Amino acid sequence: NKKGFIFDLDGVIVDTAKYHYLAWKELANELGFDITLEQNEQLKGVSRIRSLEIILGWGNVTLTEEEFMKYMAEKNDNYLSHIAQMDAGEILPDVPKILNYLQKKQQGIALGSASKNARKILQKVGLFNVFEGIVDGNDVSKAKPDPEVFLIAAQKLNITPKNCIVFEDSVAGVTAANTAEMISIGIGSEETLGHADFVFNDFTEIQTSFIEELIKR
Ligand code: B16
Ligand code: MG
Repeated sequence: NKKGFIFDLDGVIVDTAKYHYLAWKELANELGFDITLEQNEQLKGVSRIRSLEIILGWGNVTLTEEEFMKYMAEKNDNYLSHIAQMDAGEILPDVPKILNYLQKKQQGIALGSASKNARKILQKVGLFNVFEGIVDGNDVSKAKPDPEVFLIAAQKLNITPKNCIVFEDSVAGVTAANTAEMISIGIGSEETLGHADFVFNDFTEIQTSFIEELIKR
């Protein structure tokens, strides 16, 4: 009985969401306004281009195309400086417990991330080889909430979408998983991710018996 377990990266496997926030906040400050943590929720899982468009809308700022590209590159450089020092210590609690269990049970394990930096981050934290399939921001043409990223991940695992389970921390990502007709597991608050099939605050709340149930389903 092989199911496909698809993991988002930022905010699920590692807490890079905080580095994205810091980098965007700095950019907004440079443009003369600020971003709240609540606003940041709306940026989770959202592509780099779309994130900047949304942020500029909040600040009521219009940029030329050239400036837009410049700020996007600047944000990424800033973000890369934050992730430069990442190592296995940044893997979120009990994520290895679940990954090990899935490997032991010979389940399909894939990554479905919007980030163009995903492969680099997996290398840095030493998880690159755990994933049978990796789909990231370089592989998709339509961003979450479009289900494309997860559908390609299912294809890479050679498992039908209905037999896939997605772990996501973003509103857009849970919607994408639901649209793909996969089981969605929200990692975060019930308040933000109430549209997921299941919600846990983090992986410490997920028992291997729950994973076992998903495999048998
Ligand atoms: P990058 P995920 C997403 O990753 C982040 O949640 C989102 O905040 C970020 O803007 C997006 O990746 C693009 O990232 O600038 O590195 O290409 O949560 O889908 O793993
Ligand atoms: Mg995420």
